Amino acid sequence: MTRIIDLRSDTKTLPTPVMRKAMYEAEVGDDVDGEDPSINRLENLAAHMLGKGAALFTPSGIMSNLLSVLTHTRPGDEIVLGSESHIFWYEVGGASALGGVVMCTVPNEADGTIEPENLSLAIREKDMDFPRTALLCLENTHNRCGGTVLPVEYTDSISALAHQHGLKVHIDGARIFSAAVYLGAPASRLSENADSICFCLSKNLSAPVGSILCGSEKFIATARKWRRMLGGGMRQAGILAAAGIVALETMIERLAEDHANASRLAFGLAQIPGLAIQPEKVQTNIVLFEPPEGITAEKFILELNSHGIMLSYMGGRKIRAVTHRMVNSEDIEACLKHISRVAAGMTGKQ
Ligand code: TLP
Repeated sequence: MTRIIDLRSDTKTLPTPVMRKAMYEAEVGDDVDGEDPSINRLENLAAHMLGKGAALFTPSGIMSNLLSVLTHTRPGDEIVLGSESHIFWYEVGGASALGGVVMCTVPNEADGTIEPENLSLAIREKDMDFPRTALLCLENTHNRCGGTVLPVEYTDSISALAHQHGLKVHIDGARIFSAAVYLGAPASRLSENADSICFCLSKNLSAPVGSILCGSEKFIATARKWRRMLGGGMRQAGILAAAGIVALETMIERLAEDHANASRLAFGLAQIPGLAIQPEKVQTNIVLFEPPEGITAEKFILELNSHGIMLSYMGGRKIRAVTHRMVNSEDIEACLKHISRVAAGMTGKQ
């Protein structure tokens, strides 16, 4: 039987045996009343690791981002975010639909940053007719820009600019520990000058469910109320938090392996005639590339599916491969062989 190599997303990772054991043995209580010891432990650990006063366990990255928007803004406010950001592309417009905010997108540069001049231009002056610009959202690592890492100095300076104009700063750090491993810096340093940050347990850290939103105690107390309103109070969810604790304690250092596999994949793809890729741009576990000319990304992905290679379509000609714990270096070699054969076969048939 063909082995399936699933590079669609690191969300496909399954919980480890150690996580399952921790889940089985987890001490639980009613978290809506703050009585779940496992959730309390996870939230304290996360707040400490991200250098914030408090943290909140949520069902998903999307809910964490939404809670942050709801907490930092009022309906009618404007938020500034990158044109390629996850909040803008993939969160069902929740910030506008449920938070009532206008989303003002500014171009994301290829490295996932936003030019300070573009931020300055987007911030509204005080005027009777204008909405209030209330929040800047950054993304680190940047998904649609190919897993790029925001340099610490950049995050510091763009946050300072936002703060000078009275904006709050939120980081969608779904994969913040990949950024930390890449930079060799503690995650807390990457969020030091932001008002809030969220990260996912269920992606490259391999836990089954959950995300954490971190910020000041006051911010988290309000976000906790919003989570309740959205129906995100999860009662005995310590069963899930237990896996999250294992994720934070044991799954971060190994992310370097995923980054090495992504780089191996990218440099291998660069050897395949016709594929468009800049392998030196790959920093973490996301690889973006384009199929040979004359072949659509959708068709190329479909053909690879029949060889057991699963990739995701990112629009236009962009194809995404994400490395993770369940894909090893042999899988990467196998994957390169299949892609090479399929590319040759499909271009030969043109
Ligand atoms: N991203 C998923 C898909 O939604 C595209 C993926 O496969 O990469 N922020 C960022 C930067 C993300 O990449 C994601 C998930 C989220 C937030 C949302 O997390 P979930 O799906 O757990 O709510």
